[in-house]
Amino acid sequence: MKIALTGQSGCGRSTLYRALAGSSSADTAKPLTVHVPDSRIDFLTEHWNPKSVVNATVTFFDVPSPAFSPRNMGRIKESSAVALVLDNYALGNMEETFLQSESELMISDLAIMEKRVARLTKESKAKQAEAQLLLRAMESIENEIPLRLIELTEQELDLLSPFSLASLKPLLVISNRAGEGVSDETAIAELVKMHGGAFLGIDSGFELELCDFPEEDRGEFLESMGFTASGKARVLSEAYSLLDLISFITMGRDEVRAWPIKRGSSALEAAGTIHSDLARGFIRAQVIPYDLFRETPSEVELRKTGSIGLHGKEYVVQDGDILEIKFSV
Ligand SMILES: Nc1nc2c(ncn2[C@@H]2O[C@H](COP(=O)(O)OP(=O)(O)OP(=O)(O)O)[C@@H](O)[C@H]2O)c(=O)[nH]1
Ligand SMILES: [Mg+2]
Repeated sequence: MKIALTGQSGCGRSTLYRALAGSSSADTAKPLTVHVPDSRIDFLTEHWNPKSVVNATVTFFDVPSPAFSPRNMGRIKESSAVALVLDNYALGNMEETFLQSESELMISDLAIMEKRVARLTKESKAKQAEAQLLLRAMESIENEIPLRLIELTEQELDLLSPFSLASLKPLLVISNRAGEGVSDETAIAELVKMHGGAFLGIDSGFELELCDFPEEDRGEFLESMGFTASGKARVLSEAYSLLDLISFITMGRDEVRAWPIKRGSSALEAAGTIHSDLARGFIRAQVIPYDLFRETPSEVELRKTGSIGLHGKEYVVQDGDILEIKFSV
């Protein structure tokens, strides 16, 4: 999963990037890949002592404003979500900046759609549905309504997906504050919600300083500042829910691994995520819910009590399901 960190100059984007990297010398020109912390993977690693452990990962880009310059836009296009950082440590005035940044995203979408519509009107009748949809989306933007707020069917989303439109992507807004923040966050949080985004407050400067402290002391510091978890953990967990992702798990002596997947995915889709052969030759999915394994960490014991499920292609995978795909090719 890729996330574009964007925001106006001086909002603290690079500070947040470095806090996420856990290093004040991280090079913000490069993509940053971080592991998604997962206590389930930690437990299973302890249990199996496997040759390799693969956590889910998220890659962040530090994307300067304006978003619509071609290089910046490329980064946003390849991301599955946009995280907009707002300065609340020096200036505040977050609503105004937020609306300005929303406009940047929308202007870039408008340019993409205008080009496409101009081509479509010259083309065959077969493309009329797409042209109509684009015109509707363009009208929404002309009324300053980001695309993430308009109602779209699955088919319409499929039609729009090749354009990778920025204002259609899930949005996370981060108030970058020092301590309490200079502005109260009630109004901006409400505005972001109205725009279909999620909202978080993070003190990036403080989080970056924390990186120099031993890991076991950080929790206490965070708590003293009124935070329940590190900024990194909160950004990652918010990104998961924003993108409606869950993780299933595969385990064994060779590898313990978390696999991010869209909530509601079937066992067959999960199999395909691991390898196309597993989907092609799918027979059954053996499923152990993580909590069950945590309680009784033995497949033999679980089998005795009949607790291991065997499911077909249509089974809807749950967060934390430990899967073993039975297949033959
Ligand atoms: N106290 C405090 N200072 C911060 C925080 N975030 C950023 N700063 C300071 O603000 C200045 C600008 O922060 P950067 O992270 O470089 O901002 P940026 O958004 O990357 O800026 P550009 O790359 O110039 O667009 C730096 O001097 C940071 O130390 C914060 O949360 N708290
Ligand atoms: Mg910077």
